[in-house]
Amino acid sequence: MSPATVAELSQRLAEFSRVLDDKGDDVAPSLEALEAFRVDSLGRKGQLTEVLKALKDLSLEDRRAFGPQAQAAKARCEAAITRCRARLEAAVDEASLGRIDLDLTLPAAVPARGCLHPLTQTLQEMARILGLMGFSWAEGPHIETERNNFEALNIPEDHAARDLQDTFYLRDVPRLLRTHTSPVQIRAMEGGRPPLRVICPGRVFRHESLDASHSAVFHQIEGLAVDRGISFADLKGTLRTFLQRLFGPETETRFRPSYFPFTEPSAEVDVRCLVCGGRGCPACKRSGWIEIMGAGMVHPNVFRAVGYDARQWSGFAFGMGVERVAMLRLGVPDMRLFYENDLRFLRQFDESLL
Ligand code: 2U9
Repeated sequence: MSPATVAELSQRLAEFSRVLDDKGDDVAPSLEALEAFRVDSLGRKGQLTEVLKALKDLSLEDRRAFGPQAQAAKARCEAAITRCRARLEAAVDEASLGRIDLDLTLPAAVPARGCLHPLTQTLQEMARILGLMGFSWAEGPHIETERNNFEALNIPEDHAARDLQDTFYLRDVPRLLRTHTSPVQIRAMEGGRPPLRVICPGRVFRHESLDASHSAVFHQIEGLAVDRGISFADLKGTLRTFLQRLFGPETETRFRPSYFPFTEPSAEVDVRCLVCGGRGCPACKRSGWIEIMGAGMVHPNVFRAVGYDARQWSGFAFGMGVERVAMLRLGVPDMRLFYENDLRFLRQFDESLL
């Protein structure tokens, strides 16, 4: 093929430029058409590429005269393609945004987030305080033996607490649902050696109907300290400090004599009414005091049951209901609210919002 003359090349270039002029900014109506146009003009065998390739066969003089025109046409063509591509891509984005109806100016949706249940928060706070006082956390099974739940705790066969009305017995096996967390302390004593300081938080089960202050399933924290020479004064000091840390440093406490089979002597512990400050109100039944826990010195029969020498070791124990503490601390009037899982109730105790 004879080399193209400057005149021929000039004509081809002029034709191409006219096409480009006609198109203006509208080089192609779609990204596919634009790509076809790019291949047709700047591809390996494209019209402009062929013109540029032919430059090498021109004389130096012609090349100098014609070369810059050809290069300028190439640059113009590339720029037109780039502009057109940007426009077409933007249109594609806009069309897809329109389809999914997205408004990027809207504030982002706040992701749904949970928080700890108020009973868990209360239990953790009680355990945290007792942990700082040297008690370590112990857990045990919900299904227990009569021996761990009753016998080892000096609760005799004919005791009211064993009554079918209070205890859930399993059908085909000699087992029951623990009625308190005390069997965990029995296990701790049998599994270890004194000195011992444990708290046993957990779920307990009693055959009771549900009302504002009772539930068949509720939560306790019990504690046990065993060492040489532990006295009732240690019990009083420990519980007074614990209750002041839990309810505030001004909290007054009162110990009243009581009876539990597993402790001797035994006491019930009251705090000055948190609602009325002691003046008397419906919450404290006008007495100015609210009962919060039970406690006492570990009964020698309990030590005997786990093989501890009651002449060498003494100890104190205490127990309280987590629901009761949570109701007082959080001002909740009805225990059932804790079990209904109504988010409008639970969200009030989202610590991150308090
Ligand atoms: C061992 C020895 C002694 C645990 C104790 C109480 C007193 C008590 C109640 C409070 C409210 C249970 O949730 S409640 O109904 N508990 O009054 N509990 S002394 O005494 C023990 C435990 C384990 C080995």
